[in-house]
Amino acid sequence: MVEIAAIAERLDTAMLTATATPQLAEPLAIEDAYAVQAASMARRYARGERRAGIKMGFTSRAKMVQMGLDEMIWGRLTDAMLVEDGGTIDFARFVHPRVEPEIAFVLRADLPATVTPASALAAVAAVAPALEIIDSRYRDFKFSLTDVVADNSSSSAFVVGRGVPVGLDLSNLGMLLEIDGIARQIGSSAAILGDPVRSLVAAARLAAGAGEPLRAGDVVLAGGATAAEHLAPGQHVRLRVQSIGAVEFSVRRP
Ligand code: OOG
Ligand code: MG
Repeated sequence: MVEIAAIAERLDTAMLTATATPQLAEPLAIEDAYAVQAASMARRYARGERRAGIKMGFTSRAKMVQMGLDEMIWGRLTDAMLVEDGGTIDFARFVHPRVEPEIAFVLRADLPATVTPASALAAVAAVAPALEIIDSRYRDFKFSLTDVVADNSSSSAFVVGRGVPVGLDLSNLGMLLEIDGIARQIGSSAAILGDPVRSLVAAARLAAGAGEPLRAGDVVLAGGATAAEHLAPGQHVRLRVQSIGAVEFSVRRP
């Protein structure tokens, strides 16, 4: 018997107290890992958080190489994780946060499980530059694939820029991540499955498969285009994405 509820509680407590927890002692089956994720999210919804969309993970080679894992994963986003563009995060709320450059889709219509890239894009209100703050609840930011899935795929906070309506080719947009004005990661949206719209198509399938299909108003984070960067108090982080704009936030000093 896998202790789904007990593991969910442990990971939820690690998140709430910003304290690292050891990697899971017994390897979980992938279904059980997603069951733990759902159970830990149920605790957050019970505290009043609301669903805001989903994040895709390991959709780029750069991310797979950095973390040593090679299968696409996903996690849930809530309103409590959303940081306004230009806003500030509190370093003390996190265990060991990192930031990565992403593309976000904001939906204006529901999406069924099976969509073509064109029909998925027809449901998009805006495509926007986004910054994901990931924060593994595991010690040393180390985990197996099922460990990280149980930990809501390291979802922690996210910032979405204003963005633009769809209509442009998203398959090769330059992406520049700056910390305190210094270029730290330079990449392309091509790194995300060859075109971030493929990540949106996969998100529709995975969310519907979990019984929580994508809905109008949801945000979908397509996945980091480059490796993630460590965050430190006092930093200012900015992402510019060719043709679609910029997004930024700061890390408050304690
Ligand atoms: C897991 C989450 C991966 C992405 O964009 O690939 C992810 C992690 O790296 O901690 O968010
Ligand atoms: Mg990410």
